[in-house]
Amino acid sequence: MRKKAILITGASGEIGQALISNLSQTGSLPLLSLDLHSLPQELMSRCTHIVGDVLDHNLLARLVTEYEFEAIYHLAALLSTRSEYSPELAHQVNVDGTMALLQVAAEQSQRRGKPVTFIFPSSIAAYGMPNLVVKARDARVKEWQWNNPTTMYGCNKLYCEQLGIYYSKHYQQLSATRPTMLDFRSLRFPGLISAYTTPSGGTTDYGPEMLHAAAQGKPYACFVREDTVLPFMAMTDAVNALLKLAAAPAGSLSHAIYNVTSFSLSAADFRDQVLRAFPDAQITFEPDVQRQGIVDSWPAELDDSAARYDWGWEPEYGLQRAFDEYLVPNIRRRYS
Ligand code: AKB
Repeated sequence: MRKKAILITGASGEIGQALISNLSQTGSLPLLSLDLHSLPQELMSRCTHIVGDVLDHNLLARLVTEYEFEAIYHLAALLSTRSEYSPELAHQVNVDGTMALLQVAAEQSQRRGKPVTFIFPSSIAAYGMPNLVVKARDARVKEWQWNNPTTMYGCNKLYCEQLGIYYSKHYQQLSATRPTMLDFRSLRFPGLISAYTTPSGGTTDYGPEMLHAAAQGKPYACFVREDTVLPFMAMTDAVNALLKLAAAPAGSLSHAIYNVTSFSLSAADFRDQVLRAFPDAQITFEPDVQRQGIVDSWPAELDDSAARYDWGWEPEYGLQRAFDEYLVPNIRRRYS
């Protein structure tokens, strides 16, 4: 008899760790986590962790015979900056890895005659604004606008969203009997800021890096211009959004892909927030032309009205609450 579980790939990453913390307390099914890296000690008792590769087909085949997945949170990915340095590897992990997990979910949905819920975090990187004039003019983008990514990561995310829709609506469309399809749901996240972990390999990383550096008394040179505006969200809201989307009744969803956001601010505003909490912080701006080009192509704001309307999305932490009640106190505690 196969064991029921929830599978989390990319479990050692920032979202993965926050999701395990939450789901291990609130969820009713055992968690199976998969990552190339081990988990921090404090999370090890909360799930069964497997150190392995989403590209290892033998490993996935073994998991399919041992487990029945009610839901798959497929978080494993190389982020945007890292993907520009290794585009072929990014394509393998981000696209081939997603394809392999979609295949697992498709097979399991068919075998148990009930859809596996497949939750896929996408990103503002799926957008590509052609220039700063358009970015300022069309500040608040809807899901279907400006789907012209300029990064390998953004292309991977946009394509995998479409693959997910294909697997959930059209897979094996020519076979005589229609299989039970998986249930694909995806969120386009803004930059995420965690109080407990630091990002690596992303291009929104300047926000969290600035804050964590200040809390440790380290100087920080921000790699984008002061006037760079991006949307952000506290990690705790990101995890709540994933769980809320996963729990939404299928009939309430008019899309497979939803924007979610909390607040937008410039890099200078970000610095000012950090200085309010850490007045001695040494923050300078030394823009990196290439990384600047990437963030300039991302929208200043996301229109998340569809998520709000369909499944009641609402962030708990707006700008001031995120800094004053979630980020600053927990980061202070972390480094004290
Ligand atoms: C990155 O910077 O690559 C990520 C993202 C925008 O998805 N934080």
